[in-house]
Amino acid sequence: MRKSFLAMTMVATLSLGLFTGCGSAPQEGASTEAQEQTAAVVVEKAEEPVATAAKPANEKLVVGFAQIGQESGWRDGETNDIQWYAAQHTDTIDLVFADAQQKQENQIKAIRNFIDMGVDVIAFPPVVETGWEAVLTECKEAGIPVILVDRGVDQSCADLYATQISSDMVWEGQQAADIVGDLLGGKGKVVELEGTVGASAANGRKEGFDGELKSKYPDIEIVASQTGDFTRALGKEVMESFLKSYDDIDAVFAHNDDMALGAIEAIKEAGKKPGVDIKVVGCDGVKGAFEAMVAGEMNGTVECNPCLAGQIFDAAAKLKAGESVDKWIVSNDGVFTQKDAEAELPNRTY
Ligand code: GYE
Repeated sequence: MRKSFLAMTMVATLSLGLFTGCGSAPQEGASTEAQEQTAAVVVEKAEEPVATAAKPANEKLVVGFAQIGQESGWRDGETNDIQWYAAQHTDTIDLVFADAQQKQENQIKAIRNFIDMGVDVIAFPPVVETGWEAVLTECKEAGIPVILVDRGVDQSCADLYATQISSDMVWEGQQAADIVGDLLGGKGKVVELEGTVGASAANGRKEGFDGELKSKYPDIEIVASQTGDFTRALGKEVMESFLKSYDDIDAVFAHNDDMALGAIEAIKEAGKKPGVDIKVVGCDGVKGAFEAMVAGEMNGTVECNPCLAGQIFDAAAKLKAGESVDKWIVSNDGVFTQKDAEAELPNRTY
């Protein structure tokens, strides 16, 4: 396990046909194929050493990216975008990509390998907010700027990274609460499926959702809130247990669309109509959520842009050149409900 994880791969060596970035038309099944392709190369390179001694300045922009893993369709969309973008710019960019298989310790090992390799910039989505002080200090001491992607770290590390490129998670939670508030006419019982425990994406969405309901919709009660770890399978499982404990649930808010899609399955298996008997609202804006809205089984989603590659590599180039970048580069996201779904579906790229 350790060996295959530690092997990282230059994306330029992959067959490029399988990747599709956010700039290109959506491609059925592309993400799975891309993941398989990446996995195949990782295994193939497992025996090779990955660390080299201090190197002269890199000619190309060398970026090490320590991805969390493959927990959601959104995450696959982000991975595909980054790999696709790097593949379009092989003359100027080398991407070293690691998949941490959902583990913080693997992300930390990957970052340490990037430091040993002498990459120009390190980028990663911190799986949880805490526990980054030591490795971020090592990046700083090595003079390698760090870009946080799609999730943040706690305030104590504010001086240890160059920029964060992400959506505003609190805002997303607030938007979801407003959709739920409208759907329920300001009154009812809600259950909440939380993302990964300790992840800024879960903490922010919960803060925004719970806070907005409390202040604007005092007659809506959150009767249960539990993690589904951002996966469809756990989203389904937790929703099943909510349905067994409460027979009067009016709506479910899931911190991502994958969990919302899992909840939809659980609601159907319990003999109720998702989108009608129990309203379903998610976050991310993945294609599957739009399909569920068109089918009348989901009521809304708050977009979270995973198409960050252009911004990541632009910021990395500036940081390599010693230029400064904004501390937080915030995405502009949309809010979608059933009435928008059909028109918007063909535009979804992830
Ligand atoms: O919403 C979820 C994912 O960090 C914003 O992580 C990201 C979240 C995204 O796996 O689907």
